[in-house]
Amino acid sequence: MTENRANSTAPATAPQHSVEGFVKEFLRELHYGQGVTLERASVNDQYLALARTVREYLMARWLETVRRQRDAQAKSVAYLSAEYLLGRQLDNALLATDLSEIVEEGLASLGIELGTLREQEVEPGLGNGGLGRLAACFIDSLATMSVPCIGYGIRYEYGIFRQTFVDGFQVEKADSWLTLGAPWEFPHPEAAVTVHFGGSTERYTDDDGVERSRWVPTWDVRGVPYNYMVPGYQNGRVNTLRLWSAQATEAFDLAIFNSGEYVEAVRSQTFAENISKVLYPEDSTPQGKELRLQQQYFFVACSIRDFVENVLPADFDLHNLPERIIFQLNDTHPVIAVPELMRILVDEKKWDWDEAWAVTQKCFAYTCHTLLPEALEVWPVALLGKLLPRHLEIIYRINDDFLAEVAQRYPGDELRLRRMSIIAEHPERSVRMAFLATIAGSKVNGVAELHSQLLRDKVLPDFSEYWPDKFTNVTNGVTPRRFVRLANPALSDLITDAIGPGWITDLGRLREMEPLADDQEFREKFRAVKAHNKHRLSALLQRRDGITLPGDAMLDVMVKRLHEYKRQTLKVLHIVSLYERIVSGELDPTTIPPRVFAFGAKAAPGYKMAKQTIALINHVGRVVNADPRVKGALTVVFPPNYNVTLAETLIPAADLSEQISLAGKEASGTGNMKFALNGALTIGTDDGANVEIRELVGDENFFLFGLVEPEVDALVTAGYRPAEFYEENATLRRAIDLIASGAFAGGDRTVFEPIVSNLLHEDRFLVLADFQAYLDAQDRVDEAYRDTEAWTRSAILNVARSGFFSSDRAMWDYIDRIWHSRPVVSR
Ligand code: CR6
Repeated sequence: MTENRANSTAPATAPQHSVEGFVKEFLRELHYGQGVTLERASVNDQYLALARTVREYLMARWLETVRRQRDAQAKSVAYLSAEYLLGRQLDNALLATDLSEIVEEGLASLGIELGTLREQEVEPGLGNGGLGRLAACFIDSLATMSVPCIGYGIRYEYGIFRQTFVDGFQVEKADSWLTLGAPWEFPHPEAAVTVHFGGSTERYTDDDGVERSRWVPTWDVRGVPYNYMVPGYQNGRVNTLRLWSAQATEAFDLAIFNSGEYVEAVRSQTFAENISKVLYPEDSTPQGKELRLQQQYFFVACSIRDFVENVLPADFDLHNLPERIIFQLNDTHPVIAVPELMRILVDEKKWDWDEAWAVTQKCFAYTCHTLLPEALEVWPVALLGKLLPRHLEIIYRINDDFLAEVAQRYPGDELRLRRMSIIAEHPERSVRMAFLATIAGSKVNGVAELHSQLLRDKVLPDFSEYWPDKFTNVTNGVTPRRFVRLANPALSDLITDAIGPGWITDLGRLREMEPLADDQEFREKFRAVKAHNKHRLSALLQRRDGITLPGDAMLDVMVKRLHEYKRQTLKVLHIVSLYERIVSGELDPTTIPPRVFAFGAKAAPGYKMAKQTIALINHVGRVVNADPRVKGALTVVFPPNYNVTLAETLIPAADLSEQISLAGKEASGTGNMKFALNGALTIGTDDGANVEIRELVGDENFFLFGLVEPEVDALVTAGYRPAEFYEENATLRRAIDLIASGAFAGGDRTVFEPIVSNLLHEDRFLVLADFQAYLDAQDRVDEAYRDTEAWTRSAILNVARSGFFSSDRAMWDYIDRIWHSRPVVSR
């Protein structure tokens, strides 16, 4: 018996790290896992068997990590995020286990090409854009740094939609990423937890004669955890990502089954399962929909329950919770976790309110990811009260206590109380989730220096005055494993040849490359890498979309969600203006470097202006690409369905990175970092992390343009009239007139009229005000590009000086400034 138990806790041993070891295991998976012979195996069979084989190499490390963590009783990070934009898993797992070569050789010996199996994987698109991808980078870094972390989130059955174009207009298709099998997940139905909703609250007197509140909910769902491995980079550590899937509870079903209402029972099951059915495809805008609030509460309630009951030892004293956990709130989406923890401590554990609040405050920290006032999440009191009545009561109590404190510090300052109240009264009574997060969180951080400053000064000024020390900055970062080592093998080899492989886990070491910017031979090699990456992209686009790229041209890339504040329209105006000037004979196309303008962008399905802009880009592209007068000089490409997988080939090929949001609107950006790290130069505004990129790479290696935030502020306050810019700038006028003329819509003036009239009469994001500055900066780009050696030198310096933007560094900053957790292996 004892022996048995000893055996069962011993970690599994991994298959042999050799070609033979791999082949044996792979065939075993094919035969016994997939139930097919090699001869009859489809590509999907082969892919699934391969994924499962690679997984086996990680398994022993995973079990060992979990065991070590239990024993060490170290503080963990619970990253609470409604989104994880993971990207494909296979390559990352091969890199983490250092199996790529073995697998390639092993498969080849069976007549299988690794590349073909790679392409078979459908990436889990469980996020919208930057925020979700950031979460994925962070958990990668924590695993690589051996920091105990559990990522908690939702296992959406459908992730971000698959974008197609019909006549240039976006048409959304369902993303059924699970259809062909999900080899990377481990469902644990036996560990499901129940989550309640609805009903009312009641007062009662407990056994000790204390008056208390309790929740009497009316319906519930079950959360089934699905575990995913988060392997560190060749360090023997595998953390866990736990995503929750909603299921109907049996109690719910049975009652109806017993009453003979079979169809009704199945319907209610569907109702419950709707909760994790689909990711809301909105980026940077809250949805305010009941289902969305259900999703939020569902996953945080499951996660807290899981941590308290399954991760912590059974006899754990929750008074010590802050020593074992920090719940990092990735934006306001998981903030309902705050009243949930209070409810558990006060209602279930019967603690005093103050005692519970003291512990709760130490367990949370909040990251804000926006500056747009309309993007700050609020929930109508009526809706919250209907779905989570007890939580609403708790929020009221938190608010009352907080406002009483404020009133003490600022006697008689009624206005301040109204400004700082968690409850907004207009336009409808609602709960301001960012305020709740700020009041509850031990720290509040923005995601770039400028953003954190504006967060303090403009978004939460009363709070930063009240708690100056609560506010801090952690500039975002990206994982060098996925976005350099995997995405850009040619550059990685070049760097490793020059400075050794240490940069992969210590990206600051890229600095050692700086002197090589002056080495002619190195520059030639660097250019060869770029050329190679362009060929790779060209082949991919041909295969994927039938798009042909011209041979030798500057690759100018703007990839990110379609949003007015990001100003894809400014980019379009630049292209249209060049086109108009060439066609009208003003500009000789042979005098400018040939350019390919590449776009990638999804628009939220309900965001009309964004969808129009997509159509405009496609229509401009169609006209420009077909016009012999600009042939060779200007090419526009817009491959549909930009996602992590496409980014991995597109970014390494880019020469120029477009980061042109209106100053003061982009919280950070992370694409900007990926481009710089892959040797593209940035044309950008003084916004988000662009500011820090420019400071690090140097002004001379960055094309800065546009109004700065205080100027934007002043212009808007003075009353911005875009039409004046149109009247005064002939180049701008001609570009806009060309769009208005219907030239890109087969002569139909109505198609893009909304865009034109918005630009002329509203232009919230000051496209026209920045137009001339942007064109001037583009002229500087052309000029710089003509000097090939100087351009390459700048590109190398961009790589060498961007090591700061590793998500490893970001994680160290969170540890130092926010979490104070001690990694199992120290720095
Ligand atoms: N849309 C910001 O807009 C930032 C990421 C990650 C965003 C972007 O500038 O880089 O978060 N914000 O911090 C939100 O999603 C609310 C984003 O991805």
